[in-house]
Amino acid sequence: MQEVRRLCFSLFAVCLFDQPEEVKGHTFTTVRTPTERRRSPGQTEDSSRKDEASLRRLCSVSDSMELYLDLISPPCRSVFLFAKVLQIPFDFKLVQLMTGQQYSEEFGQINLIKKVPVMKEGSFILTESVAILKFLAQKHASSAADHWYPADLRQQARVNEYLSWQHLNLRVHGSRVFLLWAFYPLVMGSEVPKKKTDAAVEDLKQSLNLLEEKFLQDKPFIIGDQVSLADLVAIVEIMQPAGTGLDVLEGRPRLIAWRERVEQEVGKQLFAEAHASIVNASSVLQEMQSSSSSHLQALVPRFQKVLHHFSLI
Ligand SMILES: N[C@@H](CCC(=O)N[C@@H](CS)C(=O)NCC(=O)O)C(=O)O
Repeated sequence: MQEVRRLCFSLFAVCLFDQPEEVKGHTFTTVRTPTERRRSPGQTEDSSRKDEASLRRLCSVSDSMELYLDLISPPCRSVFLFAKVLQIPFDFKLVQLMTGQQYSEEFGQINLIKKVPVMKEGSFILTESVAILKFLAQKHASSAADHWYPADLRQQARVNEYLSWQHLNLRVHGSRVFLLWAFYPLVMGSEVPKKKTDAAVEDLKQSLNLLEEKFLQDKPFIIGDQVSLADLVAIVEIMQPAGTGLDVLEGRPRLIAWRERVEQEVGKQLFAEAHASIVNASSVLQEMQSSSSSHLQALVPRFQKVLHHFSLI
């Protein structure tokens, strides 16, 4: 019994580990209405609702935004970071991937694809991180710095070029390395075959070579002198294998300097906040691996699905 409790704790810990303060204790099932959120002490629900209604009429306040996220996921981190950088208020709805909340009926009604991130504004639901990032950039174009998603057609096309490329390259290759190191021994009950790790590391190396030689070159950022969504989407993927204690940028001074610049642009504290759960994932996963295997068996089908999705088994 104690073992089960320890395992459950570990699973939750992977997701809750150092999540931002506002995230702790929230699940996507926790619903607080905008009225409740904005009601000041002493204000009645009725007067608060009236205030809100008139505010909406006067200022055309749009529906408040909900983001369904788990910061263990790179696409979720890019959306989280961008919303924070632009200072867009949102409700963080935690969908704990490691406990399978994405497969719940309730989340299925929000996203039939059963994946995070998801953005919800009233009845408008948007999936796919890249679509969400562009939507936020365009919606907040008047207040957001232009460089994140430039209005200039050619500059914007450069951002889109990277965003289109990364899906089947850095995204897949970074995740494969993370999943092999983190999940494979857990799911298969054996060490990862050397052939698999060699192939995964080689693919990731190729992706990093292309990031460096084709996209970054000698520029400070992917599209030139200023940071953009392309850098943001790249950096969160590069941080994923770091969750297994692997520094994939070792021996790549140009990319190390670029990572430093992107962190600086995002803000060191915010960057660390977004990556805390993934950076600590390796120790939590090691603890899981050393715990009783009989309880882990229950989780195996779920992990198998993920490994299969990434063509790892
Ligand atoms: N193309 C999607 C990918 C989203 C995605 O793969 N999300 C993963 C986490 S990184 C997920 O929710 N996985 C849950 C599952 O497959 O069970 C995007 O960019 O938003």
